[in-house]
Amino acid sequence: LPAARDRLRVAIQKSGRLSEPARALLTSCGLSWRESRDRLFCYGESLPVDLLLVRDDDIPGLIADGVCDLGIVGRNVLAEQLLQRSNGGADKYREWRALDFGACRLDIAVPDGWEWDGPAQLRGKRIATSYPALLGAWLREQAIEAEVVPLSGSVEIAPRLGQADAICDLVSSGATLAANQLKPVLTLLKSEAVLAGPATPFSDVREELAALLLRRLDGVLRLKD
Ligand code: PRT
Ligand code: ZN
Repeated sequence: LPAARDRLRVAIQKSGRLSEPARALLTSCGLSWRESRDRLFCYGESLPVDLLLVRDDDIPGLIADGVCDLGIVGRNVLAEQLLQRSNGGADKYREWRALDFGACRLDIAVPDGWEWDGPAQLRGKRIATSYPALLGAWLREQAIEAEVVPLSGSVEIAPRLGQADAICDLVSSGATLAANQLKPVLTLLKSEAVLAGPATPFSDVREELAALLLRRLDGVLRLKD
């Protein structure tokens, strides 16, 4: 069992698309911090809620391991790692709230020249992605046998490099796909930033702190609508 703590630790992205909006949202919940010199850890001043600034990909693992209590991360990252971690046992964390920023889609995209006539067209093809678990699960669900080519970055150029026939990647405006002569044909997941937290309640004062944070968050999110 993770050690009892009397402060809540929230992981957010250190630098990237979600860092500024995540911090702004927590600030509008009345949180403030005293920054440490290395800026990796921010000590909560107005409430005992500290921040840990990390790579977004590390956030689900930090919550699973009990190093952090909550995290703000894209649903795409959370869902991919939930699938990778689920080996029959109960999930350690889940989505607590959708946060209404960082919207994007996990799409299948194919070369502009393809005349798309449905998922069956992917049979026997190579699909490059940074989301192999989500893509693999979707292919199984559709009963399509295709080769998943896992890439950690530069997925959009894989077809031009001859590494893959199609891709499965995040899309927001679609400009990157267009610049690489690709077109989106299917959406696997609609994503946005989410608050992730443990699947079971805390057994110490963190439970009340989390409830307080959620009440404030819900107030802020309602005001935004
Ligand atoms: O360093 P670290 O690992 O923390 O950051 P990162 O580079 O992995 O993540 P980052 O900051 O790029 O994205 C963080 C999260 O933002 C993602 O996990 C998504 O939940 C969300 N998000 C929202 C996006 C986009 N929109 C998006 N457009 N993440 C990536 N993109 C990519 C897209 O794949 C394309 O390559 O941005 C490019 C531009 O998109 P278009 O469609 O507007 O051209
Ligand atoms: Zn990342």
